[in-house]
Amino acid sequence: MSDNQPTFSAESYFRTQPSPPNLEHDLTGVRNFVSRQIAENRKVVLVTSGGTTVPLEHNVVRFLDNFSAGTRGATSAEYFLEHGYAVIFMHRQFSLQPFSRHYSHSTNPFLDFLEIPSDPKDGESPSETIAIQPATVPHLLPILAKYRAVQQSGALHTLTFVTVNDYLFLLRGVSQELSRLGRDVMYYLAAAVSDFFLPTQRMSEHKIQSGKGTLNIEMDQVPKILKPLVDEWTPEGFIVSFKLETDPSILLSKAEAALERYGHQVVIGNDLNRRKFEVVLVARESVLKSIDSTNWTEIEGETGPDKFVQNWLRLREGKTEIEEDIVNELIRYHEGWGRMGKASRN
Ligand code: PAZ
Repeated sequence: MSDNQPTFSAESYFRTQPSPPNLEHDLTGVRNFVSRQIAENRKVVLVTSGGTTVPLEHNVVRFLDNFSAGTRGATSAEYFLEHGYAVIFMHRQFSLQPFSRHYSHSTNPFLDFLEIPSDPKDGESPSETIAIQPATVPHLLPILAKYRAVQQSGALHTLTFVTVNDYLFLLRGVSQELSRLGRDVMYYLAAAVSDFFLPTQRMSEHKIQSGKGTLNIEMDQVPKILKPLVDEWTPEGFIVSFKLETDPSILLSKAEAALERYGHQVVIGNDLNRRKFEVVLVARESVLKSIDSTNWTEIEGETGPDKFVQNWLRLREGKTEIEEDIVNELIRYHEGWGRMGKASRN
């Protein structure tokens, strides 16, 4: 995300831009889900995943998109579920989802693993069953078992967004619902959210015509939504944001700047080309007070009473998903966050 001052504040954004038509329905679903999780005594994590679009027309033909397949979010959601968290998975429509991600149409098309048991002979009716290739079973069975268990437990709730506007309204509404959980909620904001948008008042009604030569569109900056999230909507939540950069030399300074500006708990920095096997967690030293933080080191040049510290995670030998370690680490910090809350109340 860029760091200049936005022209829209969060308040003026929500006052002037239209709320998505399904918002109330979606928030009712979240409210009910949260009530069930409170009754079941589960912690909840909101995982955001996938990229947002910025439509250029009301009758949208063209739009600006953000890079993200949804791998980080979908993979992490599975690990949170494994640790007993309830997950609200708020993702870009058609991006990867927990469990089904293992059979994505582009990398592992599901139809390729199916078999028609025997070809019907002339005059016979076609087979009424479908078989799965035996070699696929050892891979699919544990995924299917986990998927079924999660469905039965009611621990996963899915929401979709497409545009950056959908995303912003949903994040505000969902976080206000989740604030009921106090410190028992974590935000894992892995979605790739546009920094720019075209206000609805300046959007062309119909498809932009090409007859006029070059196309100049001036976009406004998306308001810095983390600020009201931290200060107003969910003040006790444990908030983890992601920072994607393509220049590794600015990753740490951008992560620190985000923590400084918004005052949340952890920023996870990742470089575009190394994100699948290396990330850096950046936090204030005080957030780690009640956990074992031996993996954390000071960031060079840091002074002052509440220093920023870093923890580099690298994919371990024999492992395939760095999200396993990211989620393990965050759950420890979230537990510490809960203990700190209790200590401050006593
Ligand atoms: O979805 P994906 O696995 O392809 O990519 C994940 C990611 C790089 C979008 C995510 O880790 C991230 O950094 N999200 C925040 C992006 C940003 O700086 O806005």
